[in-house]
Amino acid sequence: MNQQNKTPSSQQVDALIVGAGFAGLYMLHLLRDKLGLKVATIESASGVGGTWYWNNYPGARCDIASHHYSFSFSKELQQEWVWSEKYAAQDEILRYLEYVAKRFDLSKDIQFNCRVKSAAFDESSDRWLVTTDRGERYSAKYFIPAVGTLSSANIPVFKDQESFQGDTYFTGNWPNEGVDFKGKRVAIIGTGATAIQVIPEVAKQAAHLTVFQRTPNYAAPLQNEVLTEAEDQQLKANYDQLREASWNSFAGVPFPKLKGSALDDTQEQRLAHYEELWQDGGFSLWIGSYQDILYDKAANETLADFIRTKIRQRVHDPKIAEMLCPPKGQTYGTKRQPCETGYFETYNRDNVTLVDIKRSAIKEFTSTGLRTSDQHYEFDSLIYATGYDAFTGSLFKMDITGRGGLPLQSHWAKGARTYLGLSAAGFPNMFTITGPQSPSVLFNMPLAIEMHCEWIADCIAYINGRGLATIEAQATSEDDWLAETKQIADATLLPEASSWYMGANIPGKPRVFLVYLGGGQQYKEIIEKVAADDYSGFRLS
Ligand code: N01
Repeated sequence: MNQQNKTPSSQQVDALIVGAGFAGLYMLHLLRDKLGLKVATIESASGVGGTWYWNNYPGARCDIASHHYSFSFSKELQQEWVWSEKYAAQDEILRYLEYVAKRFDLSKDIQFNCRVKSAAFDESSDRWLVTTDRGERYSAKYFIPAVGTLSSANIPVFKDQESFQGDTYFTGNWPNEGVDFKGKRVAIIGTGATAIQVIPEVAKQAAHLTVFQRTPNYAAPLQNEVLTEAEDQQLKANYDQLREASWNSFAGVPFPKLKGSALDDTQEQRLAHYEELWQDGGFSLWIGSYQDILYDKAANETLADFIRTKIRQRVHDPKIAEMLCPPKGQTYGTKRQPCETGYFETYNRDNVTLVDIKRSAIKEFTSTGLRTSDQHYEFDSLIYATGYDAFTGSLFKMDITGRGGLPLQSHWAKGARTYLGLSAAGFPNMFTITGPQSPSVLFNMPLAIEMHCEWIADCIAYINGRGLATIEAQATSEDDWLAETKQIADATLLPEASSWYMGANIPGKPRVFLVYLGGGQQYKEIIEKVAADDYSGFRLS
């Protein structure tokens, strides 16, 4: 290994990982314990958990079933951990990750309460020079951001926002000690997947809750349930089959098998099929209904209409029900389908007001609330559930520069571009775990992370084993992968939606489809073939 370094005070490590969520923890385990490398991990929080550390807002819960949303790499770990609910709440997942960190003795190599300030590739030494907000410097051969796809807050800007004198919260950075809303007038901006979890819980506590909705959502019930120990044991008895089915699936969870075209069934058959999936809960309706739901507008509308009917049945006031129904033309499932528990019934409560800010926009904030074009709303506390600058936000915050001092922001000025979601041209030895243009968020995240971490560890073993200095995506490979990702996405209805998959939720962010939609199974075959072909599409030196 090249130990040259222009900054003698730097700590020399083989790899520097940023983040200690699912991705950072497993990457650290593989590189340190399987490859025997010297690894430093930097984490801004005071503990492990990543997204499950920060998102401890009321109602936070995973919408992938617990036995799937967990690591598969250790059979012992799989058997030891007991899940208490079909869909685990945030605190249980956080406890699980703390247990993982303890079991594999990971925390001793994680520096908590510390942020990466900059990461620059030094061409003279072929090493990454990384600085932190604590003034430390690292020199690392490999730089591995494991910063999550949804970790950089999107807080919209409003006129006189700072004049509001009450308490302000962002769901993705919730106070560790929790918040007591008892007796408070609370407002929330946003009605995405997060807000749909928060709203029913806050409504139960607050004196009054005002929901500012810009776009209604097609949410479907989660159908969570408590798991008995016997049920947990039964699932674990079949873990091998369960995992194999997941790896061989489109989304990393074996959802119900899709039927053919929605338009080939009669209305009666369709409704029966939708009802069954609705009762099944979670993403069954989204991922498991008909093959053309996300491809054909007429097929899509049949399911959109099914959900509108459900909303109208559940919301007593017809006017409020209509406000909550996404209008015709707003396609179903092209934004991620939120999963809900009692969300629509929340609007039957006397202490909840729904405000349509598409019709009457937010004009300005005041010291006691905010004013829309219609009226002034007063509240004591405000919750932003306004989403994230997905994929790129957290990477850009680290001031990453590649060959020739090129900032990652400049390389991605027209939108994020990678080869396989793992590597960007001009940024040698940098690997993005679940990066842009990988299946990431449309595959069961812990398995998507395992897939990437194992590929990266194998790649590093290959490079080190051959005494090579660098591996780097070729610019043409990046072009081709971007084109392939786009082509697959363009065949679907997804790019038309103003979703964070497209970067469309952030004003000014270039619109590029950020997820590989060919399915995790197909993607895995592609990256494995690239590795088997001596890392075809990469330049090795
Ligand atoms: O964020 P979002 P999220 N003025 O971007 C509104 C994951 N997740 O945090 O739709 C007014 O989806 C915005 O309105 P509009 C999951 O992958 C997982 O809810 O842009 N409103 C929308 O209503 C999910 O997809 C779990 O018109 C503004 C909301 O804010 C992802 O996180 C649970 C606004 C943002 O919705 C993000 O979900 C929860 C403005 N200027 C979330 N700007 C699990 O269970 C934005 N909004 C694992």
